[in-house]
Amino acid sequence: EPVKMSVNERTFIAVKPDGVHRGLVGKIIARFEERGYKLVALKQLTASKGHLEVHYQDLKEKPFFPGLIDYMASGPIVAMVWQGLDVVKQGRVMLGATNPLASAPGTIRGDFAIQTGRNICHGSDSVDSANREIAHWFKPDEINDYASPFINSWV
Ligand code: 3AN
Repeated sequence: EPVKMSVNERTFIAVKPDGVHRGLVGKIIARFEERGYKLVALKQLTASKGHLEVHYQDLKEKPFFPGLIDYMASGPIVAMVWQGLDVVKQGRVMLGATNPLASAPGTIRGDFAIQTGRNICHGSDSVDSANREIAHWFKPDEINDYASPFINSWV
């Protein structure tokens, strides 16, 4: 079977301030590593409101937008780029539904979150969003692909 084009797809995943505060960074990273994805960028930062307003530009008319920006700016975020087959869609599945009441057990939100406004992680919702978000959060030289003996080389 020919290698699919999406094998080196990339997505932007972030552990939000509540996830960092609760010490869930390692668990979230482990899930992506164990699933078979490659970590190609990682940093912890406290984002400015201006930076977050651009990140969430599609939500600026929502009533929860000001609270969302305050929450996201309230402490450090762990920003990551993960790479691998269908990682955008698969990342969304692994995060679980936005509202934890709808997120299945076994997903990150379904296992660790109970509140929509404190749902501990972010994942790009499309390849176009992923490209925009990755460029917004990372400089090109902060993203480092590398040959992994474990990834894309299964028998
Ligand atoms: P997702 O993060 O699953 O892509 P979006 O893009 O609809 O969901 O919403 C972005 C973020 O906005 C959510 N992760 C959540 O933190 C917040 N949010 C979404 N809907 C609500 C809501 N009804 N009340 C409060 N916060 C919300």
